[in-house]
Amino acid sequence: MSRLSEKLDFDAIVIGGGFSGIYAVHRLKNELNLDVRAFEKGGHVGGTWYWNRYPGALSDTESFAYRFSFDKELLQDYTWTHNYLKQKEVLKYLTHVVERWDIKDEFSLYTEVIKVEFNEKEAHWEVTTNKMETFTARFLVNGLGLLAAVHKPDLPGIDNFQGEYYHTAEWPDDAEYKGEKVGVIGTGSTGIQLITEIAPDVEHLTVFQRTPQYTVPLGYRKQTEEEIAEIKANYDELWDMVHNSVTAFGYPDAEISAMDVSDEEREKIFEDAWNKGNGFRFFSHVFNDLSFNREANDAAANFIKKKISEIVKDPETARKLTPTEPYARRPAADNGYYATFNRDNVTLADIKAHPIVEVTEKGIRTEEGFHELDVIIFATGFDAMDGNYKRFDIIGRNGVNLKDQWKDGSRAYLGVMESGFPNFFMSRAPLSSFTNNPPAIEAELGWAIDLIKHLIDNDLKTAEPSKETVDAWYDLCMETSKGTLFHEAQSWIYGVNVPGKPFSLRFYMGGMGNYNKELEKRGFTELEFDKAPEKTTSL
Ligand code: FAD
Ligand code: NA7
Repeated sequence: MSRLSEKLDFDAIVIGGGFSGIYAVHRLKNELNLDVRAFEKGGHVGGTWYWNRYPGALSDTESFAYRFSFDKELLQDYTWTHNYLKQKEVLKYLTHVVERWDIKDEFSLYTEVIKVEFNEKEAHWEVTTNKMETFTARFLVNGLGLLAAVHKPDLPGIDNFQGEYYHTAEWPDDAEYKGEKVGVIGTGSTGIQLITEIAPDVEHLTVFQRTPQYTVPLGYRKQTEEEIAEIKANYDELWDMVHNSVTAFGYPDAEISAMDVSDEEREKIFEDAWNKGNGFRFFSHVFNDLSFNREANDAAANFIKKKISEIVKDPETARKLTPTEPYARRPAADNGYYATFNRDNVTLADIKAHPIVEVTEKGIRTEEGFHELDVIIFATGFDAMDGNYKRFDIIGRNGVNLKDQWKDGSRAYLGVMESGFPNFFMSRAPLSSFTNNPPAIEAELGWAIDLIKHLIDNDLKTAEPSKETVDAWYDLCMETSKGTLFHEAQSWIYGVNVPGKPFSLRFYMGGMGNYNKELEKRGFTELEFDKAPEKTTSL
């Protein structure tokens, strides 16, 4: 690893060491031959898979589709054992690719970027780190993570708690929860994984649930060598299907509405999908209209509600676990979540009906009563999509701070660029596609890196979209979300999980295939190149 102070000027700087940062560094260094430096505040590359080390953490994208698709040799060389990857396995994969592509030395770990500013005169970015060094680069690529800015609510009295407390995305390696009285706050995808995994190992588990969740079995299982060999033999066709599908989760698109079949047939299809497993498959790939057809959505919701009443033995617990919202959050999947509430050592506290009053030295008091605890785990999610873009100053042209520009809702052209921020590229940012992430990262950053090449090849200094271009993309995203039910669920998809955050559309909802077509159709034709800086007194 090179010492930072030896060199301060680079062609490109990348922030983040997850899938996005790794992809960007590889292509910028190994394909464009640029001089690149990458900063990662964590102690290892991996991003999500470095931070989220909680028990039960796993990717619910099928193993074959939760990886980079462009390196065909890597696809053949690297393998897996089960249909889904656990946290450690994704981390191992990402560590492997960093070594394979020889980009380890480009990453400065434990290095947090605390300010970036565009210098109009030099047409470059100045990037300051927590080590108080300032670097410069013509191109700035941000892979800050869509689900990475931790959301940990400030519970009254938490500082008085005498036990340990931590967030799932800041999981300490020495966490001692086994044999203890544990409280988990939050029942999103993360809470569901964690609760199911730790329940057998703790003395008592109290689940503090604000909103009940729809979840279907994941169907985690070993894959045979023959199955994996067949996937590898057909990878080209499989990726073609992934890149052209709605969710890019590795399933062919559904062709029929849930209302096109008889009630009996529909139940049979849902039952089959329940048995096969996976929330995204259940939600998007058996029928094509659960996300926007209320009748179809109700049918799926009712199917899951019936399952809850069958699985959960205590009727009152089943009632509390039964959602009342439409089925319109990020679809969750589990390894026995609802059945976990049949265990004698698990209690469900409904904190919507009886909110948390305070944390005391010994536990949590709700309006209903007191829960004695040794450990409190926050599975309370993230300030998603734009959270990390607002946690430090990003100053574009004319001294404009991105967080001010985004105060009423964040938007980015193609989910990648914002007006007034030249040569500034984002991955998985607001208004990017609502899909499996690795294919989306390759699409977005693939476009951005091709643009960087275009600038270099054509002797152009800068590229950026105009405000009108960004707004037109936002309008298209609104079109794609018209009629969907996602805004009716109070989730991070619209930013409503974080108090004070404006309710605003965060995604292009047209699917991966259409997103890729948009990129192809537009190319770089809508961008402004070498925009003259506005006159300021300093010039
Ligand atoms: P991240 O992996 O989040 O990496 C961002 C990195 O940027 C972080 O390491 C962070 O430390 C760093 N960073 C941020 N700000 C700064 C700064 N100022 N200075 C320096 N470094 C900074 N997606 C799926 O498609 N399928 C799944 O099954 C799936 N499962 C998930 C399960 C969990 C528990 C979570 C939390 C997310 C899951 N996701 C899943 C989403 C997942 O985040 C993406 O798939 C993918 O890992 C994102 O990669 P990334 O590189 O864009 O961001
Ligand atoms: P989510 O899906 O945002 O879930 C967070 C959970 O925490 C959810 O149940 C919230 O309840 C709950 N929460 C949040 N704030 C509070 C407060 N103040 N009090 C009580 N409960 C609270 O985050 P996840 O980490 O589970 O999943 C995020 C994504 O990461 C997921 O889609 C995967 O892709 C991985 P609420 O529903 O808001 O009432």
